[in-house]
Amino acid sequence: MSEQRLRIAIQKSGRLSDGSFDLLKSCGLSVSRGRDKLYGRVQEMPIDILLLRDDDIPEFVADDACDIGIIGQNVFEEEILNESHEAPAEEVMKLGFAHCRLMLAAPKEWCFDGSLMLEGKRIATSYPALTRAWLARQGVNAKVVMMKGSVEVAPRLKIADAVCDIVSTGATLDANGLKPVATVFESEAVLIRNRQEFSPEKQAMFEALLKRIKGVMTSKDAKYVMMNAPRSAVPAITEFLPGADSPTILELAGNPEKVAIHAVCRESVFWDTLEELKKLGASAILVLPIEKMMA
Ligand code: PRT
Ligand code: ZN
Repeated sequence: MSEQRLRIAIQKSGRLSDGSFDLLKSCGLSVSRGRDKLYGRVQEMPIDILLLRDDDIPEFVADDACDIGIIGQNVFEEEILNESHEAPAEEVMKLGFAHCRLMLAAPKEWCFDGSLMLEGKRIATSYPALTRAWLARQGVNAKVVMMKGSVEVAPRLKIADAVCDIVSTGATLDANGLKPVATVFESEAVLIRNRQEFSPEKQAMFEALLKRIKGVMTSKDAKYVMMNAPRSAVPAITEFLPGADSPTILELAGNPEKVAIHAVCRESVFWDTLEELKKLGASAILVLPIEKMMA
């Protein structure tokens, strides 16, 4: 691999990999995977992709084997609390996918009335550092039992009294007779980078990529909204449009009292939004998706 190529670590397969590949694709980058499938090349920019187990990504980035990486915040924070790298990686930005929560969960029959109920109990988890930090903040003394996987079966096997595990829909907890009782950490995928200074070429590439990622993130929920309205309704409509900058107002041919309003709405536009716009006097409302956006 050339020194000047930007090296990105992403999860080989798992809950982060589709989102990571989709993000690169939305940035206009197509990855051709090597035959061993551990290494891929981006065709459009001098970028190399390393495909790893998610747990290895923070260390690869911190140790300069990769320049940047995409990882669950839960894994990254656990690594930060656990390890003392000389130059640990740093979080650059949240990426808006792989949302989940690290949650304390207890058997359904418990009448949970606060964290003090955990005093002296055994809690099974794959995230001992995050769990201990939360217990310390709560002022609770509990024993943390480290488990690499299948944490949710620990209470049934009498290995622990409660668990602290990643929850998305809650179905896994439910199927194992457990209920979530407290949120320990809210997580989503994040972009991390090595703390060392990049070469000017690499820095330029990193900044170009960041710009594209930010463009993808802002255009995700953004819509281009067009409508006609009486000129007198413009102030009320402008104020109402969700997350819009100043809209473009165009006079309609042959009708000086009516205008066309065009705006980029950065927040979600729902059916309720359209109904409200109609009440304010808008007609012929069109909502269009935005494919790309750059500030
Ligand atoms: O093989 P590799 O080591 O790379 O992957 P992995 O198996 O360690 O991780 P993976 O792919 O399962 O998860 C990667 C990351 O996705 C996690 O670190 C989280 O940041 C994020 N994520 C999002 C999740 C979930 N949602 C999730 N639901 N990680 C795990 N789960 C598991 C959870 O552990 C539990 O077993 O799903 C189950 C709960 O799901 P629900 O929907 O039943 O609540
Ligand atoms: Zn893993």
